[in-house]
Amino acid sequence: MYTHSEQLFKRAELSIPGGVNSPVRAFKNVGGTPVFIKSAKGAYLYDEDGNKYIDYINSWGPMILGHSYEPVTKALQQQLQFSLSYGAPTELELQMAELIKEMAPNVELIRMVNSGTEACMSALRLARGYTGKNKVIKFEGCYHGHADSFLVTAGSGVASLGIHLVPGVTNGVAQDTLTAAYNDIQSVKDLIAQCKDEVAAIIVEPVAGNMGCVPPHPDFLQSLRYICDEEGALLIFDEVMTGFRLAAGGAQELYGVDADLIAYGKIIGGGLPVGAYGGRKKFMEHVAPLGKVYQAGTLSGNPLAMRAGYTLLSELQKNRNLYDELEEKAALLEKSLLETFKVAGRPVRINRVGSMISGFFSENPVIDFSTASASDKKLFSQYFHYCLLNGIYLPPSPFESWFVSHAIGEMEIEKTVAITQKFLEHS
Ligand code: KE4
Repeated sequence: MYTHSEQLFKRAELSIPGGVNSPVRAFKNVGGTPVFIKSAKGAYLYDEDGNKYIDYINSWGPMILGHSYEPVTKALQQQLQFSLSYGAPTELELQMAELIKEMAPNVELIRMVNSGTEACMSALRLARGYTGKNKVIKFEGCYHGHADSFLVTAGSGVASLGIHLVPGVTNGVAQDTLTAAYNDIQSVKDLIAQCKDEVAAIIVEPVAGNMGCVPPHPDFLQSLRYICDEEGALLIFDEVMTGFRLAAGGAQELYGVDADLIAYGKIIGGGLPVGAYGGRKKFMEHVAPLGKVYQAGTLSGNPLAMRAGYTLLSELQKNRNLYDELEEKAALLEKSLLETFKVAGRPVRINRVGSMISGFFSENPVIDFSTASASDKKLFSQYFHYCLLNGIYLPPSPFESWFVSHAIGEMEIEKTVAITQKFLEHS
């Protein structure tokens, strides 16, 4: 069943830390051996042993229209004839920046980087440079990439590995990162009171995806807006996951809340390494070479990555019905799963915003990291492996959102539900 993957993993562990290039891929939270993927098409992944899987990870978000999406692959083939990278300005970067400005609210200037980590790290540096203040407030269970400032009570792979204080993050850095509870405005107000006039920014996943999917309470984001305005802090929306997924204008559009700086990633690369951060000119004009907040990158705005990202974003911009169809698909999955658990008489909490969805084995609402952590992780691990054995590829941790791609249809949803029903009968 997994012979070749097991052989490859044993080899990989000899040359790569933990055998993977990103910890969450190692299945540490669910146990077992990661499957090595050979190819992907539409809604499906194919591993090195010839097994086929319905994919609910979709490269952790980028593949919103499915794998090997033809407009993107054809555009890349075209772009290859012009070589790969020049380290000089190109019209492509300009087209990408102008398209993002068309789609995303409150973006007057945008800078390309190479990952979501770089985008969030740079946005925080800019907020500190602009305000002259040092502290940042983040939320327990939220993940903003692996820059030192964010590896304090972080979600995603950090939470999955149960790491609370990451060795190598100095006390000097950690002391400037304050942690509040997601959806708990009072916990933010308490931190602000303790550090009056010291807070440069509040950074938030407007829909949390790194403790599993956890939606914001109705007034949570707007309350953060008010607090930042009162405190003279910048509100940073980490839209690396939500950007261009929840709506063309991301969470800002969906919730009608204006951020000061927005970090992007994943979808804007179309599957290639791209991040970006942007916002109003009054903030972004402090970024070098216009201002003194320095940030740079050899491959930032790389032509191939721009071509892939621009093509995917253009498809979303031109066909806004795709968002309605994504909503229908994910809503059907949610409804069907809820019915299945109900018929089985088993507790579950399903959180969903658009095509971001998570199922928690919990009788109680999951509204923050604490309640997410209280869900039955052992049962999730059993569910994960039962699905994997039956051709369904879920994120290998309860602290990750699933991503429904547009390539997933009724057939895939019916199979997912049927396998879930069988799992519940046997567990
Ligand atoms: P990257 O540096 O991995 O491109 O982006 C970091 C990041 C920032 N902000 C949010 C909201 C994110 O979800 C991420 C990265 N997401 C994880 C999955 N939860 C990437 C998967 C991984 O770490 O391998």
